[in-house]
Amino acid sequence: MAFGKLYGLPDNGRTLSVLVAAKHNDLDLELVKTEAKADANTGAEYRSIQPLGKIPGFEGANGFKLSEVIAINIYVTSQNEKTTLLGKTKQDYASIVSWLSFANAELLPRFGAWYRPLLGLDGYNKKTVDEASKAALKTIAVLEKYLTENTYLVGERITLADTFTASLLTRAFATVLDKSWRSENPATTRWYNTIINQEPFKAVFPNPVFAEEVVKYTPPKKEEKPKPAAAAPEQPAEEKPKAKHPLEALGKPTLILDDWKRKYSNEETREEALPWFWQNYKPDEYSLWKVDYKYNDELKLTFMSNNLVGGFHARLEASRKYLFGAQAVYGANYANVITGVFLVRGQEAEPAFSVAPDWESYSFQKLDHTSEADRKTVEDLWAWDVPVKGADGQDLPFADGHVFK
Ligand SMILES: N[C@@H](CCC(=O)N[C@@H](CS)C(=O)NCC(=O)O)C(=O)O
Repeated sequence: MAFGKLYGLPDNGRTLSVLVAAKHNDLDLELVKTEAKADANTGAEYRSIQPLGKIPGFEGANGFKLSEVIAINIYVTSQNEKTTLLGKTKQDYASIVSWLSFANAELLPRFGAWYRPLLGLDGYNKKTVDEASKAALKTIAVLEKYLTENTYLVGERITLADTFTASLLTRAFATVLDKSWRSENPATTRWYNTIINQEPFKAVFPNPVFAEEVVKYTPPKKEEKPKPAAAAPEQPAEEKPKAKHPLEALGKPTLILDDWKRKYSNEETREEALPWFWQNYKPDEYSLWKVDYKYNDELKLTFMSNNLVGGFHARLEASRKYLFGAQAVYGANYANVITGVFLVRGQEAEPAFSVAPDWESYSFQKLDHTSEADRKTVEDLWAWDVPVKGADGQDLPFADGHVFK
């Protein structure tokens, strides 16, 4: 039986730090995928674990609930009375907590402010990103100075300070601590490699990524439409009637989308949800679409691809009443594709998808629910349990995904 549930994401540094700590103690934690978005985690149950809806959150098999990543790490690590990860003396322990706080409150937020806009996770402003990069580099210089004179952060062996700080830096190494930074900062680079290559770390983080160059900001793709020659004069703002969603005109369907969304969320996909779907599907009310990213050959790290999907879904918000879909990243870093299937109110894709400015970055292929092959496509891309074929016919396993519901 698992020691408890960890709410978070495998490619999130704070979540990873707890997985590494648990691995050190051979403790089994059930990872419950929870978005790194407080707004998405509003359920009362999760808020009773993490009042702000952030990740990670922990709930023990015995019902003990804990928020805040430092506390969760200490709790998980201290389950082993003989652990060496918490140091030998009171001074060691206090120094470990000091590094945990430094990594969590000083390093990570500064690096996040640098790479998050570059990855399209936060709004981009060149001046702000340049300032954030300077602040991040100044902060990590503390580590380089210390590690030039010390092998590990506390004492002569690996402690929680090392595993925690390295976990929180994984995304920085994958995106902004590039080759030239690494050659100029050999102590931190040597230390990071040592820590992530320890067996317990490697077991939960087997494929570290090292950026060659600082990841570049690429604005979301949007194909320009020619403007109409003479636009009708604008109505004053206060007189403008509230724009209705074009799909509202279709009226109320007999297949209630929320019923399907609940089935998909609460029942086993293959065993219960999909049979229910085919029994209740109304082809005159809805259509099924395979939705693929048009620029798969430009995708880099899988978590970046998954962020693209998350961003697209956030921008589809205005069509939530008319859409359900699962879209996922298949493959590995530098060899991945984004594909998925959506259930769409009506028979056209455009009215539902064009609310997202980046909808033209995707291709839309209508599926035929009477075709066995198309039904299999729907099932596979909603169940996420079989690989998809890459451009060269190779199998690309499921990596991560988002459900739009
Ligand atoms: N003080 C919390 C911070 C947790 C936190 O900020 N988590 C981020 C992901 S690494 C998050 O969930 N952010 C979502 C949001 O701010 O909406 C801790 O140390 O555990």
